[in-house]
Order: sequence, then structure tokens, then C-alpha cells
Amino acid sequence: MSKKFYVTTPIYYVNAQPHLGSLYSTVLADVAARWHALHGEKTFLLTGTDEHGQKIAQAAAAVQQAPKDFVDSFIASFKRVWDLYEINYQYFVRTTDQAHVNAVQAWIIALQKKGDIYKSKYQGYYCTPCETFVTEKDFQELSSIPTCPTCGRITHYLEEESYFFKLSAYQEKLLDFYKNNPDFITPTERIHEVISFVKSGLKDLSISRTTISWGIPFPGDDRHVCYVWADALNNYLSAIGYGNPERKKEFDFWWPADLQVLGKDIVRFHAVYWPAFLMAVDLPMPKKLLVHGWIKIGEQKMSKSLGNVVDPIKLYDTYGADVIRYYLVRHLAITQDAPFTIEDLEHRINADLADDLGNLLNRMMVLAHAQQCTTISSGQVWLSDEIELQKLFEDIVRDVQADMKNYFFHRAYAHVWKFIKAVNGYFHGQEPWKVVKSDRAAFERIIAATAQSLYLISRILWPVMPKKMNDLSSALGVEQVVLGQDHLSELCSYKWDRTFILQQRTPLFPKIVPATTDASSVKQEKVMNNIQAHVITIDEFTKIELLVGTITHVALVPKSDKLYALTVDLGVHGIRQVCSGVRQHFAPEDLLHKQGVFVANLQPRTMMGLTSQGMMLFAENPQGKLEMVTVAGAVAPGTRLR
Ligand code: ME8
Ligand code: MG
Repeated sequence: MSKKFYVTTPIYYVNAQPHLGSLYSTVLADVAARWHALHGEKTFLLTGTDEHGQKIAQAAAAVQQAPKDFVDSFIASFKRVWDLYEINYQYFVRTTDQAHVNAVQAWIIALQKKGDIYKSKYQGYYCTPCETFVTEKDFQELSSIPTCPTCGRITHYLEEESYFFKLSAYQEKLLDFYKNNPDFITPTERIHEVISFVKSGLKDLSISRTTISWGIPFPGDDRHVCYVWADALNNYLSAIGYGNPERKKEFDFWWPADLQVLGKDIVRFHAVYWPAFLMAVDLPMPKKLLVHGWIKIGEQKMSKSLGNVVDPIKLYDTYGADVIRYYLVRHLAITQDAPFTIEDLEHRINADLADDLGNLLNRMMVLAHAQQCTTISSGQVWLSDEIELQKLFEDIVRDVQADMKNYFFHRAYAHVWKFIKAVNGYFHGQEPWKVVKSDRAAFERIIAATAQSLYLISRILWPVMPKKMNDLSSALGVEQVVLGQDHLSELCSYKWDRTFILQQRTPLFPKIVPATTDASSVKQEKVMNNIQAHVITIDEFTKIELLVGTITHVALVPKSDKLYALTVDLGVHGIRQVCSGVRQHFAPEDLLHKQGVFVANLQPRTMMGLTSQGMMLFAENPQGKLEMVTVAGAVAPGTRLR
């Protein structure tokens, strides 16, 4: 039976559409899975969505939707992005799935039986964006409200009854585990921060909440819901059948995970809590965590809450999937944080893909077709230049394998480019366009060696650019990669004896006209989704004159069932007439003598023949009725808001 490879991505919060950061982790997992598939292994890529907890409940409430309707509304766009980017996932887990709910409850019941859970009270700080309890050792002084050690945002104080998991009991076991498995995390250096966190002392972990209701009911106590991370981490088990006796065989086949991909923001959850959760139910540890850095925009992490995210669909529309996959894997080193810029993206696409690889293929194709040399048979006699290329490839495959063992994708694929450059150098140096005039056999040998090389490239780059490399296979007239077939063995002992029937093809990697620096920032804007309103400066804000005014008269406007003409006392700024379309929402006496907030320096407008010298502010309540914006205590008319 072939080996198996089970790889997971984080499950993403569904409070926004997927962005380039979520795509990055998912592509890395997909490339790892395809790399193992290339060995003939049976692979399982799991991805999905994290749908419970306070953060999601708040996001749903903000748009007045029921949490389940709210989370449902994001699923199609996640799946669409994964499909566009050729993510070959075997299962998409949702934490609101009944199977997941059952598995989490089964896990809690197992912990209860074991005596690892007790009831107490949580008193301390909580970061809702990170859904994390912030322990005292995360902040030094308690003179002010602590900020979250992960995201730096202000936390809030919580005091509630809670069930606790005896995390402290696992401190020594965890330390032993790290010691015996120094390669548990890639890159290995990251394990040091984990060890020092655990060494500094683990407190028991609160795993239930009573002040929120959007979560999995806690077994045996309906007033509690499961803490979202205790719920979410178990997706890696629930998706393959944990807790379901009918799926035991399947679960035993896939677990433990061979690789778990995640960003460095959530390493503590995956390298401390998660192993302890597994130890508590006597399950083996995942074999490896791949912890990558952050994609940044300028100096800041790309994130939903900052609203500086790049939209993968817009990128796809402009560049296509495979070149973006290539860029993410090859040019963002997993060991580092890296800024994303359109300028760099376009530069790399042109340099690596259009100039190096695409051009090699084009030149060979044009020449081969012009000379009717499109059928390439095996049995060439190679000379020293070709033998050198063959040796180089043997080294390259070994180097690629070594780096892929640690999932250092950027290094692995840099080796492949050494080979591509060498083949380019070979082709150029041999001058087949001249050779053909005097030595047909030599010409055919050059074309053949180039075709053999391109064939190897099409296989070894397939995990990163599956569609383009299948196109390359077709252009060479050979079969495409078959999932689960051991192609890698062939590459390791390649005989340079394939036969090819070259096809006419349009260029594989068209060159992009690179934008000038100015234009590229415009292009970059275009691929970004600024979720938040455009950021303004304080100077821009102070241009808006917001004044408190007292309504001294409310008049109906003839022929209008919407408008009132308000007379507003703005103190030293004078008496104004302000038209307001709120007649459906307020009777005149609701407004009369009230203080409201007015935009006082709007250009005057004519409404139903009346001049309006300002705008009164309102906010819509959940029932769709308007509420007045006012100040909590009486202030002098004309007081400026600031
Ligand atoms: O944390 N650069 O979900 P999340 C690189 N639901 N990767 C990034 C990134 C960036 N700028 N931004 C996000 C959660 N990511 C939890 C996970 S798992 C049981 C629960 C990627 O939607 C990266 O993998 O905030 C990061 O860890 C993950 O998205 C966080 O996604
Ligand atoms: Mg996050």
C-alpha cells in the first residue's frame, strides 16, 4: 500500500472574504500535498472555516444577521477562491457541521472522564480579535488595560464561570516532547519561543464561555459553550472521523497529520495547546508544523482588521492562478515576513517565467517547427555538454528533495531555476539555428536534449504550477501528471530517453508590460480590498464642521411626505434652515426642542424649492428606524464636536 500524506491549513475565520494571506497558507499546503502525490503517495488536504466564537458573533451582529446566516454567506467565496487556484482539497470542514460538533463534544467527554476538566471562574483579560485569554505574564504592568501580546490591540476584562482544562499538568510532557522532537516545527528555530513560553509556566486553560452563546454546547452544562479554540483545533480530527465509531478505520489511516501549515500568529495554539489536547486523549502528535511568516503591505501585516488585504480574485483576473502560486511559493520565504508589491510580482513573473522558462520553450518550439523536427525519438547519443546537463539535474533533484523535506519551498525551487538557467545557457551556447545549416544530427540532438530537460522541468514544477505544467506536457506531446503515480522515481533515475511529438502552442508565460513605479501603486490599489473606509488624516477630519444644534421649529414641506424644514439654533454660528427627510420616522414633536448633531459646512442644497444649510445626523436601528444622534448632556448650541 502506498504511503499517506495528511496536510492541513488553518481554518479561517469567516468574518471576511479570503485574502492573499489565507491563500498563501492554503497554496503552501497544496504544494506540499502535490509534492507528495508526485511520489505516488495518497494525499489528503484539509481546509475549512472557523465559524463560532465572540468575534464572529460580533461581526454578524454588526450587520444584523443571525450568526449562522452570516457564516453561510462566506462559504461559497472561500470555495471559489480555492477552486480558481487549483487547491486540490479533499474536504472542506466547517465548525458548524454536525459531525464536527459531535467530535468536539466527544473530545470534551473524554477529557471529563479522564478528570482533566474542572469548573472554576475566569477572571482576566480577553482579546476578541485573537479569541485569546491574555495571561498576566503576557503583560508587565497592570497600571493600564493590557494589550494583546499577539496583535497589540486593547483587551477587555472578563469575569465568568468557566470549565478549565488542566493544561498545567502537561507542562513537563510538552517539554519532553519538544526535546525528543526538535524538528517538530519548521523552521526549527521557532521551537525556542515555544519552549520558553512553556517553561515560564503553564496555567490551566479556560475552555468554555458563558457570556456568549454562539458556540458548541458544552456537554453536561447548557449554560456554557465551548471556547472557540478548543472547538476549532479539533477540526483536524473531526474532518477525518474522530469520535465516530463507524469512521474509526478512516481516522486511524489518516491520523497523525503529516504536516500542519499555519502562520506565526497562531503558533502558541498549535504548538502548545494542541499537542496537550492530543496528549489528553492519548492521540499521537502531528509530525510537523510548518510555521510561516506574514505577508505585509508596507510595514504592516496584511489583515482583515486593518483592511489592507489583497483580493485573490482580482489577482487571478489579472495574472492567472499559476503565476501567483509560483510567486507565493518561490519568492516569499517561509522563514520571513515579506512585503507584497505588484512591482516585485510583475518583475518575477517576467524574469523567471516569461524570460527564463517561457522563452526557452518558445525558442525551441519555433526552431523545431521551422525545421520540421517535431518528432523526437529516444536513443540519442549524448555528448559531454548534454551529459553535464544530466549530471546537473541529478544534483538538482537531490537538492530539491533535501529542501522539500523541511518544506523550504523557496530554496527548493531556486534549485530548479539553476537548472532552467543552465538549459537556457546550453541552448544558447549550442547555436542550433546555425548548426542546422551544416549538421542535421547535431541540431536534432540539441532539440532533443532541450525537450528532455523541459520534460523534467514540467514534472518537478508541477506541484507549484499544475495547470501550466500540464500545458507544458501537452506541448511536448507527453501524458500529464497522474495523481498518485510515482513520477518522482522516474526523475531520480531519468534515462533521457522519452519520445516527444512537439505541438504548436501559444506562449506559456506571456510577458507582462511592467508598470512604472507610479502606475504600479495604482495597480496595487486595484488588487486590494479596502474593507475599511478610506483612511483620512486628522486634518481631513477637522475640515468637517460638526456642531450641536437645538431644533427651534419643525415645519412640514408642501408636496413632500418625507421632508421637514427644521429651524436650527447653532449659537454663534447663527440660525439655519436644515431640510431633513425623516418625516416617516419622527413626528414634529419628537424633534422639537431637541439637540442634534449637524454637519454645518456642507455646500447648501436646494430640496423641494427650499435651501438646506446643513445636514442632521441619524443612525438606523436594527428595525430600520432612524434614531437621532445627540449628546448625552445639554451643551450650548453651536458647540463643536471633536
Ligand atoms: O487565526 N500573511 O483564522 P484567521 C500570511 N481561525 N499568512 C496570513 C496572513 C498574512 N498577512 N494573514 C492571515 C485564525 N494568514 C483561526 C485559525 S486553526 C484551528 C484556527 C493566514 O482567519 C495564516 O495562516 O485569522 C494565519 O495563521 C491564518 O491565515 C489566520 O487566519
Ligand atoms: Mg487572524
